[in-house]
Amino acid sequence: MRVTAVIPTYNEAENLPKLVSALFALPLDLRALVVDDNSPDGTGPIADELGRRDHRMRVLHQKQKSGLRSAYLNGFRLALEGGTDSVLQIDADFSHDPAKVPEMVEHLSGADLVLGSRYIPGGSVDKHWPVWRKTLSAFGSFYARTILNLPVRDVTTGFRLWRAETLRSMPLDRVQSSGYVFQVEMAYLAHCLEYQIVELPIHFTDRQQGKSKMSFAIQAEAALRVWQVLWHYRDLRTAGKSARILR
Ligand SMILES: Nc1nc2c(ncn2[C@@H]2O[C@H](COP(=O)(O)OP(=O)(O)OP(=O)(O)O)[C@@H](O)[C@H]2O)c(=O)[nH]1
Ligand SMILES: [Mg+2]
Repeated sequence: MRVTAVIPTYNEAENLPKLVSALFALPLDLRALVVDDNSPDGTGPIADELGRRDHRMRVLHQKQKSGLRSAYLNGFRLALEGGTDSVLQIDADFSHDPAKVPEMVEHLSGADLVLGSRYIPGGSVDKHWPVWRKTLSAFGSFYARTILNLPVRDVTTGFRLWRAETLRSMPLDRVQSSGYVFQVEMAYLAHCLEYQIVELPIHFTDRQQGKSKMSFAIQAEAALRVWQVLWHYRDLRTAGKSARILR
């Protein structure tokens, strides 16, 4: 199984080299594609240097900060063109443990999309997360899955493994959300298209290096966007399949 990790970066100069070496140390046929939005901290040139040292690594440079939608959709396109069997989404800030990836790969044999899930038995979030953030994240997931009738416990997780065929067959040009509702929208679209989604418990660690970009305003905007997602795919709404929860 060939895996291409698409890693969006914005100011991850300290984290990226460590993450990439952790990924390349895994017993997997793995390549990395970094999508950097001209990070002011110089993540882009650092990524280029990593690419010169290891041919498994590629970098896509975008002119300016354009959000997750642009980073991921352009990254997915390149990854699929390059030929791969699966596409991994992973944050650059070590919130997602690279050691979990082989298990995700194993579970992809029985699914179209594997989600690293914080909100199923065995899953957890960093105990250092402030209470407001824990509450909002858990409530946000509950809110989105209730409105969308989406049988997924962790709808905003950014730790995901897609079967390449699944991504190829999705109408990605319809995807509109660019903040972290992008993750909700992609999961909802996959569900509407009746793809099999599996949730695997993960522990989510708060970012170790760099500044958090999360704010109350971002979450409030996301809450409104969920309704837009519901309306946008009204033509696709079906019974869908239930997500399987792995323990
Ligand atoms: N290319 C690109 N990457 C981004 C952008 N915004 C965030 N990222 C990256 O996407 C991943 C997830 O973003 P984070 O900033 O960690 O989001 P978060 O985990 O919700 O919030 P914090 O970790 O608290 O800041 C990280 O690897 C970021 O560097 C963007 O506009 N463009
Ligand atoms: Mg983060």
